[in-house]
Amino acid sequence: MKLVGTSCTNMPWQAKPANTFGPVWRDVDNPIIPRNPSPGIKRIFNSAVVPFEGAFIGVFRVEDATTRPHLRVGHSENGKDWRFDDGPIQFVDETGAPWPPGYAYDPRVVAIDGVYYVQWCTEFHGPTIGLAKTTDFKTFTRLENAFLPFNRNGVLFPKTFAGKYKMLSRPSDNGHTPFGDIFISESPDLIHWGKHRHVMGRDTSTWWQNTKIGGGPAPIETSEGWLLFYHGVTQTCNGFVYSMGAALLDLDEPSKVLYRAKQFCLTPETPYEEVGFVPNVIFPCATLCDNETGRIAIYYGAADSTVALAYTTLECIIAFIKEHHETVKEEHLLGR
Ligand code: BMA
Repeated sequence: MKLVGTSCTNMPWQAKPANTFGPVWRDVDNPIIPRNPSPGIKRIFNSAVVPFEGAFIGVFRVEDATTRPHLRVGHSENGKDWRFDDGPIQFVDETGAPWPPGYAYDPRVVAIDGVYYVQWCTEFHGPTIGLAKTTDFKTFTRLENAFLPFNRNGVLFPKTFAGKYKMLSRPSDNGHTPFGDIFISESPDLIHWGKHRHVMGRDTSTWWQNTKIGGGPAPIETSEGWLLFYHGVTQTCNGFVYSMGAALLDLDEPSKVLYRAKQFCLTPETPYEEVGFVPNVIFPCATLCDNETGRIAIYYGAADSTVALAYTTLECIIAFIKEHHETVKEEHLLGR
């Protein structure tokens, strides 16, 4: 069993505590980024981290006192202690002219052939998937928005398939979306998207993911398939509850689900996950992986207020997914 990526020996890591059950365990210093980490930042959560030049860099979802979300670059030597740029990313178009998103949230960052692509939920007559590329995390050049409104949770795969890019997304509505499945689309140029396929839907035989699901961090290439962490949502009399699930997608045709665990692998249980601007939210957006040790660190937003870290290993999460795999009962099985 192998992680296909590169080594990342300096990534954050904590061994599984003896008294912990389940396939994923939390960092004891959580939340690693508090609610007000620097002046002007009122909330910071649902953010993306990648290794960069021997250290770590991230694109963070930040809300200032206007509460309109924007994206901001953060820097860290160890992946846990972060300092943030003073203001939002100043996106430009391909001519270099400013192209500010009306709002921007829930970023993912993926490196493909040395270029870092940012996917986020952008304003385009309602939410849809914005795309930008950078090589230095200083100049961010926007590409065409990938999809029509309304769409969220755009997640690119970290490699091309016979020259085609592939991206997961979750068609939605303009509000808090009480439905939603994960779809996949492909593109030869990151501009024209098509060949849309259904990947997986909410699962009505379980309750934690019976309302909607959405892709999380960029899928991780492993010898067992693409490892996908995602969020699964249920409704309670006090609102939505966001947990984290895990699945394995086919390496060559990732619209095919090989295994999907019926149990959540992390659900809101700690004070920083259960209490915050939006209670009961675990929203994973990024991972760091070390192919030598099989270690995986998962960055997630906690209660729409802070950034937290959790850990697993390749062996541990694959065993969990396979052990708890059963055919799920999806509501929408029409079409492909
Ligand atoms: C979703 C997004 C996320 C957020 C979640 C829970 O619709 O807005 O940014 O974490 O709701 O509030």
